[in-house]
Amino acid sequence: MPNTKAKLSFNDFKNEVLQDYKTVLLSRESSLLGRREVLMGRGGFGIFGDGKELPQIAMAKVFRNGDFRSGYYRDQTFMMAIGALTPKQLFAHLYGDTNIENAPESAGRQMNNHFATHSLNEDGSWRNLMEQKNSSADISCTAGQMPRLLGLAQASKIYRHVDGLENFTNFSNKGNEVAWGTIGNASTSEGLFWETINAAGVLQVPMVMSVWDDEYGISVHARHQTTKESISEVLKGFKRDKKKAGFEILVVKGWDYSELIKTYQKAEKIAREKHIPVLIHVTELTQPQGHSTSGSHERYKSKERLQWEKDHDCNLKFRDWILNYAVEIEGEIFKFISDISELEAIENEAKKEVQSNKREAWNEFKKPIQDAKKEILAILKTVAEQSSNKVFINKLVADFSADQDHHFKPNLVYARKVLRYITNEQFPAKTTLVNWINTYTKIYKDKYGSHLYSQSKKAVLNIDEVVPTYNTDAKKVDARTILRDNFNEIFTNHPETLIFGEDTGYIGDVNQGLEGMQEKFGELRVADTGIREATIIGQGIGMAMRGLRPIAEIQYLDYLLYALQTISDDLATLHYRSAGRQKAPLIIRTRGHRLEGIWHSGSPMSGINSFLKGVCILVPRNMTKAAGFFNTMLESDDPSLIIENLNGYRLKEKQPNNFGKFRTPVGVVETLTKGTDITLVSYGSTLKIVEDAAQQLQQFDISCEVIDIQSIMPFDVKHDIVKSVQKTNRLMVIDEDVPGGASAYILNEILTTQNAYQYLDSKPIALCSEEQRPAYGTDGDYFCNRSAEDIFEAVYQILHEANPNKYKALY
Ligand SMILES: Cc1ncc(C[n+]2csc(CCOP(=O)(O)OP(=O)(O)O)c2C)c(N)n1
Ligand SMILES: [Mg+2]
Repeated sequence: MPNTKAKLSFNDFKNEVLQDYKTVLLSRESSLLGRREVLMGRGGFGIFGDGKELPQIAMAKVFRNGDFRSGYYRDQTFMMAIGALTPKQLFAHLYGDTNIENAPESAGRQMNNHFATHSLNEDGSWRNLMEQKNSSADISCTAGQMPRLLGLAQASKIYRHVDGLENFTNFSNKGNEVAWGTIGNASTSEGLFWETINAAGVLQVPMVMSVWDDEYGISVHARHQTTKESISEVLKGFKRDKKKAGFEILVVKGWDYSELIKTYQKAEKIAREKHIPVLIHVTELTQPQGHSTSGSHERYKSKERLQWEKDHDCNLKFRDWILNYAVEIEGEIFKFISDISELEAIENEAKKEVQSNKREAWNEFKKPIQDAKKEILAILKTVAEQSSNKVFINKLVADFSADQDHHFKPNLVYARKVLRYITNEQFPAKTTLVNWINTYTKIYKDKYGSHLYSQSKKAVLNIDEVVPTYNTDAKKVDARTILRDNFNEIFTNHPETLIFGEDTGYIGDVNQGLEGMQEKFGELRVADTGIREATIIGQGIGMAMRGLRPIAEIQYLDYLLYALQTISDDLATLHYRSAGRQKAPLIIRTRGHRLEGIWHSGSPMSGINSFLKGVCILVPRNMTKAAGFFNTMLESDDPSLIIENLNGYRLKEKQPNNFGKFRTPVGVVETLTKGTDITLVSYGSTLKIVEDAAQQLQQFDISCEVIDIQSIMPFDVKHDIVKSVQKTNRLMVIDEDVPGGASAYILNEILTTQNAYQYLDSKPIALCSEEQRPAYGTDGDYFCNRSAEDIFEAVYQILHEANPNKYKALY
């Protein structure tokens, strides 16, 4: 009797191999057709994963539920292999379909091949991440996926070792999940790659980093990118040995199916079981169609290279391997196929499948747009009949009917043009037209604009204020202890919270706001990090995406610039670019303003404010307010930046008795001093100077209303500032940012959004720092920033202009 067990297992193996072959074919066919679609004008831009198919099959085999991918635009084969992408979805994405059912990764917001799975339900609540294979939402910036990858991997370490997280079973099974990174060879030249690799080696987290090496980054060859033209060669110093922890580094050819599978199995075991990071350098990959639809690689690759790529195409190599494979079982020879026609049948099937997928995706993308076109054409024709400008309107209708543009845009372009011809007329079809324009504008603005911030019940504006309460004999204490005692409460009550940064752990931060916390809560929850701001933020993003509540500390506000790219490109866009299906409710803690020196007194708020749309920007004036912001943000699922005042830690504040509970409301201003002559608006530590100036002005019979913004983003949602201006009719914004910076934003909010311009009797003033960065020392501050004297004189000048008899000229 033949060994049926061996035969059966051979059969299983054969089916798996042929299924893999089908997957690489589906992927390749999608790339080939995808490029043609773009060249035919059906997509704005196309970038595909051809030439990188085979290693992604191997990676998918060891990728388990609960795992996370953080990768880039070449990974379509992987996404197909884990069941998270169909060719139809790939085409829907390419066309820019805004229906999230058709294009689940971003509902038309991202360029094609930027992948994502859904971590959240439609209402913003978490899904069970352990019942699915997860892909964090891609970004276009080369190596931008790296910092987040570190955090995704670190979450497993936290779940494995921190007590109290046993119930977080929707996110982890004892930290057994691996974070899988992918990157192109050329992108390893970026600093973010090196910073992440070093940090992962230090932290020893379960990360498997694959480098897809095709020797090029667009047109630029490896000799311009990488020392020794080999990333595994130059990373050798990171390799672990018997004495020291480090990386496992593996090298494998990208067209060798069986070696790829062995390599990925090995990597998985090391990372999953031992939490040792692994780098897999996948060499000898190709780009059959060149980099993207923007150009052809014949321009920069030699004939020899192009021929070499043809000979080493991983799909063709795989085909050869299948054809030649033979194994002997009990004297019998077993092959995957008996005749080449079997492979050709699979190939034809794949071609047909992709063709029909493409057709369906195109039809489904077009249908709602064409339906709308029919609807609006009919309305416009009726309008033409009823209008005295029939001739002009009919001409537009004819142009519109003939217009072949397949986008939604022409529907509104023609509708809005027609409206201009009937301003003097009134008839029923006009109302229909106006309603149609309004309805569809709203629908599409929402399709492209929703979910910049959370829309769930945990959105920050839904979190109610809780005021700090005080014992009757409450003492005044060093303000830093208010933060510390509040953190103590947070860490005690929320096992999912953790904080990390430079000097954050052992000494309890440079200003002692975390004094004693590491001793009490352990080195994993109150942790020191290397000096590497971008990956500190990446740790926070990745861990927040896996259900933890990290607080990432950036030692000084000025050094946020090192992390600005990661915060701006990744954190701030995450919820938006995934159309509300991924979130990272990270809290970034930092301190800034007025310490006297170019890099320690800076207040680069305008850059921060512009780059961080999608993140709440909070500027508490004291530590009680700051502590309250931490408590608020922990209730919310919006990400935030909380900027403490560097010079406020040793000032005295009254000690509250409800630590961990009081919550500072976000988006709400506070009036500190009531007044009638002018409204002074400021924030953070500058307020102390403004209040001082206001008191001095009072002595000269000028009554100032002082308002603390508290929250730059969102800004004064109740429009309280305009109410003040309505009363005082004068406005000054005092800011330590440069001219045209945050103050320009604040003025815009007050004057145009809140319409305060109509109540002004004097020119609105923005009193800012000088244009250069503030110089060192007390005098540097005095001459670069605004002093109480500057504010006094600027306010006095306004009142002098209004009433020169009462307020005689100072100079
Ligand atoms: C920060 C940044 N710089 C430049 C680009 C433009 N760009 C897109 S892909 C690419 C080349 C990437 O090459 P590689 O990492 O080898 O990946 P491959 O496309 O070859 O797979 C460049 C320069 C970008 N997207 N982001
Ligand atoms: Mg490359």
